[in-house]
Amino acid sequence: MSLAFVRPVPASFADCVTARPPHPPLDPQRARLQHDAYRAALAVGGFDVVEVPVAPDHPDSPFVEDTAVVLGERALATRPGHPSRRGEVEAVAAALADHLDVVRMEAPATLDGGDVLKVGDAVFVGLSSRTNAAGIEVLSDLCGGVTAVPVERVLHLKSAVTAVDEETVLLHRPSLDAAAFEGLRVLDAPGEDPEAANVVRLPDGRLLVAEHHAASADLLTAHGHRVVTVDVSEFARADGGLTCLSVRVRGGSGLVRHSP
Ligand code: CIR
Repeated sequence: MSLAFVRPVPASFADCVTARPPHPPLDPQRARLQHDAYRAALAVGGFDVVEVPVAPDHPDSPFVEDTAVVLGERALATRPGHPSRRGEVEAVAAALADHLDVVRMEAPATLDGGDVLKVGDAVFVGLSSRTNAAGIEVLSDLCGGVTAVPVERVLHLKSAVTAVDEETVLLHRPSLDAAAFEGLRVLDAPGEDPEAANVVRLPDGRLLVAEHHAASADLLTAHGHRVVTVDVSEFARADGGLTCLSVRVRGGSGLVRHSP
């Protein structure tokens, strides 16, 4: 069994933290419809979808990935880099605790799950505006070593690189130093938007790709991947991508031993 934890879009979604104010303002209703389609795509792709209760006071709470990192049988409840997001963590940790052992990150460490990329057995972590050196140290201690990657041109590491299989990444080369991924196969995400590199691996073997990144879908298809697309454009306007909208626990590794 593979699980995907998601969190509904609150009415306050228009107040999300964004690098630039979106015009027109973010539309919670449009985001809700897109979120429903995203959840459906996860379910069709083989995830059992678990809903964390809505957080009316946390506009960014649908970007649940930033609040937790799954590491084998454990989950690290993070301390997000943006102070306004720290109140999102506890409810996600509680939901995860039904399935995994949860450990909590303490101050002064900060880390956003969007900065953590697992490829096969390797763990990469972005040193970013949201994730500090102390956060990286906590993660490294938990998983027996990580590769730190400076993130200066995008919000999170996974804003510009994600895994497409156990040995291949889709990387937006202008946004990150490709040297960090030496030894892995690298596919170049096309175009100017770093988020063209943000895809989700589904348990059925397909890749979930944002509808507005058709060139990525074409590239992956040309490399023999099976692709399914979903419209997440309203979340992109809030600086989030596909991975941000779920915390995924892949089956086959005894991860869900607390499940009823
Ligand atoms: C934020 O700035 O925190 C949210 N508006 C977007 C978070 C996106 N999360 C992610 O890339 N993992």
